[in-house]
Amino acid sequence: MKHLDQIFVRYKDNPILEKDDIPYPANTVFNPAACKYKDYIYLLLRVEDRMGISHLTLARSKDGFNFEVDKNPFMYPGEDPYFSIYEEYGIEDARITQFSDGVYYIMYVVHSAFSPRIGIAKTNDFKKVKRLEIISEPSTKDGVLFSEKIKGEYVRLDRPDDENIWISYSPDLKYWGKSKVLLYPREGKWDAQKIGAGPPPIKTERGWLLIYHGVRMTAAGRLYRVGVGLLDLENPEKVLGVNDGFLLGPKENYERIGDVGNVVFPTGVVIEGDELIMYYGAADSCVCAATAKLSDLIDICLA
Ligand code: BMA
Repeated sequence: MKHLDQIFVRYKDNPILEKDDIPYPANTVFNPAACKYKDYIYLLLRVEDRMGISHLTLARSKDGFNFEVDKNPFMYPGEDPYFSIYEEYGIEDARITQFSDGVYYIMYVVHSAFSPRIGIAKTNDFKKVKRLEIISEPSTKDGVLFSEKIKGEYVRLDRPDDENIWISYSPDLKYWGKSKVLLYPREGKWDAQKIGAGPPPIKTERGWLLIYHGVRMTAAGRLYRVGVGLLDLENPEKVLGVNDGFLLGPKENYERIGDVGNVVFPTGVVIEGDELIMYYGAADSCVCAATAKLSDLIDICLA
């Protein structure tokens, strides 16, 4: 079996996007959602302006590494008062989930004086986007939607207590319940302080593969790293395995130095056969990519 340090391979020309790649003034770009649409790989970037407010902008690529960023944002904080009160401080850290009927759901963090919450929107064509609802109470982040209903219900993960990953269910994407705590930080280890879902869980024959971020508090501040776990296909409340060690942590300068140093924060993934490209924000200042084999990630969850 490969050493934990060899499973993810950083793209040689990281970072793949920096603030100067945004065709309008921006402070930073990071934490992108990812998906395939037609012949392209799309990223939905978190772009922060110089007021400190984030919005979401699309970028497209044929090869998954060279991206062209749209001239205009895809989603700004909402104007409709139903949403704007909760999006006033920005919309952040989107995750995209593609359903088999061709609908793409976007879960994103909304920020306001009322703490972070999770918003959900949908698009069929990446031209028009429709906000559906703000689906959580405060204070939660890292909302990710599973790519199909399980036993007739939509399923999501999020982090409502600033510490643990929870699972919840919905008949209609609007009303959510049956919430249960699913995964915990592990005392004394690399993910001891808090954990949150990364990209939406990946459906594989052997289970739902969850890439997550774990945080450890150190004398120099918080360290954000990447780990993996596997959930049962039919009952994702059953955890089949979580790897003990982290797979990717801040090492390169672009991960160590930035607006918030020592952060690798995975939010997007695309799959081609057994190959996976993971997209992550580094140091809250740029967008990076790393590749891995799906089978290696599953194997180490079960090792
Ligand atoms: C988390 C989120 C992310 C951010 C990370 C590191 O709580 O807010 O958007 O990348 O902290 O600052």
